Amino acid sequence: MTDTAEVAYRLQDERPEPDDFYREVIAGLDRRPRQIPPKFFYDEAGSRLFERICKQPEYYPTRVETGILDQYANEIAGLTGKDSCLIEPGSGSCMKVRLLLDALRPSRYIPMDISCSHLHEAAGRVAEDFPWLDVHAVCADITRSVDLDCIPAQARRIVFYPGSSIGNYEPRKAVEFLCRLADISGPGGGLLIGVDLEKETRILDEAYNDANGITAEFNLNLLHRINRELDGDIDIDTFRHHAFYNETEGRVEMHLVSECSQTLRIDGHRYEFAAGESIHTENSYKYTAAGFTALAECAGFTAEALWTDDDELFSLHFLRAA
Ligand code: AVJ
Repeated sequence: MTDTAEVAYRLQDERPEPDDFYREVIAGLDRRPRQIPPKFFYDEAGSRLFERICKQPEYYPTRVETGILDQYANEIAGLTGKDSCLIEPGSGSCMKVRLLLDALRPSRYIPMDISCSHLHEAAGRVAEDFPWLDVHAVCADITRSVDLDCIPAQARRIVFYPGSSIGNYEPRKAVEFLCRLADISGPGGGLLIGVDLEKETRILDEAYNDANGITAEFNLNLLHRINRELDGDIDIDTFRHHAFYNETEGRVEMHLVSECSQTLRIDGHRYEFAAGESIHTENSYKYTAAGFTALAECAGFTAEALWTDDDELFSLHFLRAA
C-alpha cells in the first residue's frame, strides 16, 4: 500500500473505551438469558472471519446484494445525485461501496467502523484505488452518538447501510437506529439500505451454519477475545456454535452453548453454567420488503425505490428523510 498521505485520506479516531467490552461482557453474562452484543464480534480476527463468511457458498446475502448494487448503480445515482457526501456506518471491508463510487461520484466518503485497524486498511485502499475521492474514515462505535463534523455543512448526505446489518436490532430498536440515520442524512438526504428478506428456514439455517465452519469460528472468536482481552479462562472446546431460524420471532439466532456444567472466571467474576446453557450472541431479523418499508416510515423515512434480485432473497431500499 502506498503512503496514504498522497491521497485524500484521513482517519478520525473516536474508538470506544477499551473497558466498554469489559463492562458489556460482565453485564451480559450476569443477565438471563446470558447475552453479549454482536458488535463485539468485530475485533481484528472477527472482522477477517466475517470477510471469509461473505465468501461461503451458503451465505447468499453478500453476493446477492453485490449483484443488485452492480446492476442498479446508475439508477441509484439518478436518485442520490452526484457530489453528495456518502456516509457508511459499519463499513467493514468497504467492498460494496466500490460498486457505487463511479456512478455516484460523491464529494466525500465517510466510512465508519468499530474495528480501527481493519477500517484503516479498507478505507486506505479505497483512497488509493479512487484517487479523485476524498476519504474521511471515522473509527467509532456507531451504536453510540459520534461527532460527524467531518460532513461538509452544505453537502447533500446519503447514508449507505448495506448487508442487512439493520437485522441485528430488535424491530423497536431498529426504528430508533433508523431515526439516528435520518438525523445523519438530514432533511432531503437519503438512506440506501440493504435488508435480508424472509425465506425458507432451510436456506437461513444453512447460511449461518456453513459447511466450512467459518460462522462457527466467527461466533467462538468472541470467547477467544474474552480470554485475550479480559483475561478469561474459558476452555473454548467446551462451547459449541448454535444458529437457527426462529420462525416465531422472524430472526436467525446465534448462540454459544456450554457442552457441560462448568464455572467460567473473568477477572474475578465467576459464572456457573449448566450443561446446555447458552450465551445469546446475535439476532439477525428478516423482513418482507413491505414490512421493512413500514418500519422505515415509523422512523420518518419515505420509500422512493426498492430493488430485489430475481429470487427475492435480498432487498435494497432507497429512502428519503422527511
Ligand atoms: C453483518 C449482521 C449482517 O447477520 O447476516 C453473518 C453477521 N452473522 N453470519 C448477518 C453474520 C453470522 C451478518 N450481519
